[in-house]
Amino acid sequence: TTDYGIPQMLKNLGISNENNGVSAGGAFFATGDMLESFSPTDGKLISKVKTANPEDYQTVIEKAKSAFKEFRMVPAPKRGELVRQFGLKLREYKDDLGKLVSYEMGKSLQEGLGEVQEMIDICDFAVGLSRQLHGYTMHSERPGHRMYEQYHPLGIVGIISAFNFPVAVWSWNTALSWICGNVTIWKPSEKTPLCAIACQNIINEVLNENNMPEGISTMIVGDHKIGEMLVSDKNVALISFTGSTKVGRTVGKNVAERFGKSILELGGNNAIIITENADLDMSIIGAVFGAVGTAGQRCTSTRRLIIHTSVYDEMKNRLVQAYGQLKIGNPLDENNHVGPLIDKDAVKQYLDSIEKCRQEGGNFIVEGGVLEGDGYESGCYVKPCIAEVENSYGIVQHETFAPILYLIKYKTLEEAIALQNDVPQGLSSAIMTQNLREAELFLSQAGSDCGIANVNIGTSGAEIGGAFGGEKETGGGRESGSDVWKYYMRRQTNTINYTASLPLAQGIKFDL
Ligand code: UN1
Repeated sequence: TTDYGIPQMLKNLGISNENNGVSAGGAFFATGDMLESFSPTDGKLISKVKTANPEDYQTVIEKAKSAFKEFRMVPAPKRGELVRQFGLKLREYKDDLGKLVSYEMGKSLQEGLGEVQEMIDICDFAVGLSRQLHGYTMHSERPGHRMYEQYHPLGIVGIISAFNFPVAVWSWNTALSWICGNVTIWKPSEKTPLCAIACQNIINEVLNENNMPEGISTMIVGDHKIGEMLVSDKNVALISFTGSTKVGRTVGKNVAERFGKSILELGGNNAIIITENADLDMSIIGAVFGAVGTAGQRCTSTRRLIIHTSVYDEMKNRLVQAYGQLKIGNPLDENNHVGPLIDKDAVKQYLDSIEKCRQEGGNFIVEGGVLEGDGYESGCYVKPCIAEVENSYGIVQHETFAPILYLIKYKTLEEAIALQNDVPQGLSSAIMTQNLREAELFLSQAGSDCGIANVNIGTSGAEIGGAFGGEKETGGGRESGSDVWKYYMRRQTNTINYTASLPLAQGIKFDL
């Protein structure tokens, strides 16, 4: 047996046996309860983290408020320079951080490294953007007047992230927030606090080396009470929340109640339509990676395959064959395709969903189940499974964060698109076809209703350059690329009169 270099990795990332889970610049502190982080890969305790008390939250918010006053006056390209240095550090720490993501969260090492690569990529993207935070100029209807618009920093951005992308989602929000002149408070998932501490250590190095104020990038490990404080605090201009639709509904309401801004990244129920004109070799790779990658715990994971009747049996047989070859085991071992679920609660939900599916009439062509024995001591390893279903089943309408794949048959593309759209969620979608008419119909306004619609690619693994997010119960938020930075700034329209008279707009006469 090997320790996969875990002790050295933890040391390199500054993780000790007992850590404080709050950081506002320099030293870490915390006065709340102790949290233990267990690895789903081997069930072992990795280390302990002291969590935040409400008083710790007050310390953090005060630091953030004062840091913002200073940081908003730093020119945007100089803020970009900080992000550039952060990206360089991430390159140095990539191997260690990727390994920690894999060990604490359970995704394969390749995917852990891929997640850190997303962090590096968003940094590069944000550095360029730091010189392009532009608005329009407009022609005024009045003589001697000029109109333009500009974007100003918002203030404090609260980032509430999920266990499944324990580092990348934070970095998308942080990199954009920084170039926009905002300061951030990060409440990571309680299931992956060590990933957060490691990131905070890296960012603290950047802040210290540049003599930047404490409080530009803060982190607070705590339970839902800390999350609720952040959500209801009018000092926090924007809440970027990634998590379940159930929690997101409350977050959205509570932020709206105080007229704050929110970005919501909630559940997905992503489908690939496999048409009679699909390249089936590609379809198999896209579908299998989409369904079993990250053990089905991405919001973009493929949950449904909507398959044309003419290729249904062939796809089904090839899927069964492909699933037979999957290696399930320690994600740090590069021979394995599928790692564990995050914890035993997730295993229970997986089993409950299988049971519900069976009760509703689902026909399992690849059986699920929990793995036991050598290497599976954590109790979190499950078998990826496949069921033939109807799209209307309650369980199929629901997002289960596990490797359960549903197969649905269709006859016409219109029918397939209707099935694809007939779920409450609207994150990611894809079509496999070599036929232009089919692809374009799928992408048209009569096509997919999702925030992401792909052709000849699976549903997961979006690049950071595009806007990431979805419609309906997915929450409507967008993160990372394109012009998403605008969500992180407040917009101001300016009209300037450089004449010696004051004509009113709309031709209104008002003589004194
Ligand atoms: C998520 O699952 O929360 O598109 C984010 C993807 C990744 C991001 C997923 N780039 O699969």
